Amino acid sequence: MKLSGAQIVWESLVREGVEVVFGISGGAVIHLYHALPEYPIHHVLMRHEQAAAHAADGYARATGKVGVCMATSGPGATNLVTGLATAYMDSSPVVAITGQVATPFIGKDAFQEVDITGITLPITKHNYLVTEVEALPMVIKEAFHIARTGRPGPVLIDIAKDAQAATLEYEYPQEVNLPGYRPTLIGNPRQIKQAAQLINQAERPVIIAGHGVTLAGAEAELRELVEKAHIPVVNTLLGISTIPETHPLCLGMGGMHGEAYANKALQEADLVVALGSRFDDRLTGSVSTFAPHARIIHVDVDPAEIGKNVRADLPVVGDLKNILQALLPLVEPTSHPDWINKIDEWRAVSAEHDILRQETDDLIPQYVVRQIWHATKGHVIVVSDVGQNQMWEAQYFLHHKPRGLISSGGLGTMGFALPAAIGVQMGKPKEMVWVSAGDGGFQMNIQELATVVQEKLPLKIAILNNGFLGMVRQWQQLFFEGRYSGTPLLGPDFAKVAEAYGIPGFTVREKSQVVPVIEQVMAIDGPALIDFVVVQEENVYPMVKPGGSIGDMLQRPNSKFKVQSSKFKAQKGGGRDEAHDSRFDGR
Ligand SMILES: Cc1ncc(C[n+]2csc(CCOP(=O)(O)OP(=O)(O)O)c2C)c(N)n1
Repeated sequence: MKLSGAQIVWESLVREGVEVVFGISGGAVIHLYHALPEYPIHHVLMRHEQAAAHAADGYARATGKVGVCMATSGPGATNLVTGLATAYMDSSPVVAITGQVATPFIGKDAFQEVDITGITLPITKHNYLVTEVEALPMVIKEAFHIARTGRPGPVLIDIAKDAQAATLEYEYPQEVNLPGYRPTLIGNPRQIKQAAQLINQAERPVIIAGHGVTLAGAEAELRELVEKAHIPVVNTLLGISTIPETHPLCLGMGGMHGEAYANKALQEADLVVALGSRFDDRLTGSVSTFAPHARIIHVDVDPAEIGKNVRADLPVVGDLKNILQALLPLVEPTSHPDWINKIDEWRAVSAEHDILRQETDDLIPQYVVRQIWHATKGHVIVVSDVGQNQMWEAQYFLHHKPRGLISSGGLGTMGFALPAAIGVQMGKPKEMVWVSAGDGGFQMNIQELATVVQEKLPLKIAILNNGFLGMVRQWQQLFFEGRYSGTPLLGPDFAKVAEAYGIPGFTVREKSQVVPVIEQVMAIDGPALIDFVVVQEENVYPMVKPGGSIGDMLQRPNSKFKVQSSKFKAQKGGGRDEAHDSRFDGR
């Protein structure tokens, strides 16, 4: 059949199984939008292209399928950049399609011309500029293949306007032939055997379970290994939810704001088995002091990760699910009672959750997160933003189902949560999806409330509103002489903003209101937003000092709980709106 380039794009997307695309139109994609109604693909009109990329990313993380976003040339394409970098850092399979000015205008500084393949070269797994319609079918086939195989990642296809308009006798290729791209999927049997030997000999083993476990769909194999060889698990931020956090052998998150006992376990271990983790500096702290007594097995699909940050005594490259399936029969059933008892002792004296046991009437953010967990019984997907709110969510919400926490880990992109949650809800329409964000990050993509309404998405939104760019303020308090430069934050009345978009909005200032309002919001058949006006200068503890060892964590200063009262005096135009926060009294 003879199709235009624009039709070829949609027809090929349908054949790749795409059901939803997140985007914004414009002159250079007008042919594509013109052809769209002929195809069974739902287009979600976002309010910003950055949000379109995050939505495609969120869709991909929640479903495991490729997420697709679309933007016009020039500013449309450059607006995708943050979203693509976010997806790249977290290995999320996204295909971004952009329009480019017509071929004769390329290189002429034409209206809305930008070299988006040049710009996105370092933040995409691969990218293409298509100037001839003949290339389109194979490029699309390859793009999806590259995005979803091996270590997943974003791929960008930039299509010149004339290639969209030209026609071609269409045939979709059955397979790709990329000699330079053949990811290793099967692990080396000799290394797998050695890994089993090390595991069988270990006395104090610890597994680090990272995002790669989710990407490989290896949650069941992970759990089998953990239980068969009786190995405690430390999660990376994106590894959270690969094993239920209520599992007795799950130690929760490690690293900068991880549990002190999880970090101590890593520091005392004689064997660390890293599964699909890239040893990010937020996990390892100072590399020279990381896991000093341990031999390290590093399993990853990407050979470039081996030895990048941390030495690997035994690398195994390949698909994690395959490797664990090959490894499991070689692992002897065993237990490590002394080791586990020791960790449990550390766990018992750990102060990390003491804050919830303390009597206080103050509205503290940790309490809010824990109450959302209680109310939802954890049966929800949480999409968290970046900053203190992200760490509290990781610490106080106990995830127990795979893909239950979606967050920007590698890039740490403020403004991620709301648009990503739109993608998550589109991909998982039957699940309850909660957004958890700070007042700073939420304002970075607040316009997407309109998309929520237009798409009738029943998102539940919790803002932990502390009137600061809280995580930066915490660093200023602890390491920069308490000088709050550029961090006091004036926000709008978020409940009123929600109402303006047609979303029920609630403001919670008292601890006693937290549970009733969460329950009220869960009963609403549609979206709702809660602005939790929490104490302003609460800190995330424990904390590894930047550049320090993970064995040496800052604890909450007084073992007796004390809310950090605000010494901050409102500057004109700074801090929370005094009119809407009667407790902002400059204490
Ligand atoms: C797009 C972007 N800009 C800046 C930063 C740096 N940064 C990290 S955390 C943070 C503060 C976040 O404040 P808020 O969203 O209110 O959350 P809180 O830390 O108070 O929970 C900032 C500015 C970032 N991560 N992302």
